[in-house]
Amino acid sequence: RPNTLKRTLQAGGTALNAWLSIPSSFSAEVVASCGVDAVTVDMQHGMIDFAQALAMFQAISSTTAIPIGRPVGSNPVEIMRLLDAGAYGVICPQVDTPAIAEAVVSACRYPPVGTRSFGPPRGVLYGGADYFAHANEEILVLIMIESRLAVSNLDKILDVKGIDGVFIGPNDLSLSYGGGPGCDPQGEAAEAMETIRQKAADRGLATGIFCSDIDMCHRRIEQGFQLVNAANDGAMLKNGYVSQVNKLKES
Ligand code: 3PY
Ligand code: MG
Repeated sequence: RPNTLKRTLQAGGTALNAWLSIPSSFSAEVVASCGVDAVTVDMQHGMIDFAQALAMFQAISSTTAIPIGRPVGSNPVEIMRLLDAGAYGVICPQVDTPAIAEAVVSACRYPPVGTRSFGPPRGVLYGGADYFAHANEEILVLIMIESRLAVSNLDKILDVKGIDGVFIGPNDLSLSYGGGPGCDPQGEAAEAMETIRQKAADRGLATGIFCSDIDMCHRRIEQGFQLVNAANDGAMLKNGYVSQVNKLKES
């Protein structure tokens, strides 16, 4: 099965991602069927365990959205399990050094390129019987740059062979530059975000960033970012309910 998200990003296009924190295959199915290009199951900050992620990947697979996993960390064993469960890409958090980036790539690629262990039960169901022949090319590997340390190692990290792109975590990046959490840091952290985007794009790598709403998605796309999302399912649910409840109270 072609990874349409990866093709779009490689061709320089933009894509809308959805971000899931709610441990429910039903809400995953609802979100994935809304016309987004990709859906990310967030194991790091979402309330989701592996069995729930499996069911969520199954739900996402009933749509055309490409299933992505964000592991808790950049632990190769966890990355391999998400891929075996049918994630067609990963967004790995806190990739602060070239060594971590190398470990991430290696976990996503079968030998001789990497060290991914073989046994992809849902990989085959989702990707097709020829999964093994194409997995190394189809699986999307995005590494998160979200700290001052990662920025100081930026050139060496971006030169790691096999990464497909970078994904910025603006909250963590802001914290590491001494600011508060938020998707729209100013000053040094904002300058770092543009440096990351520019250096990645210069190397032909895909660029993505976490956004807090659709207006910010537009702004980031204008800045040149390719993969954006408007907050996550929990925030969307809350915003939807708050606006309806407030309307009712006002009427
Ligand atoms: C961040 O902003 O740090 C993220 O990881 C987004 O979830
Ligand atoms: Mg983060």
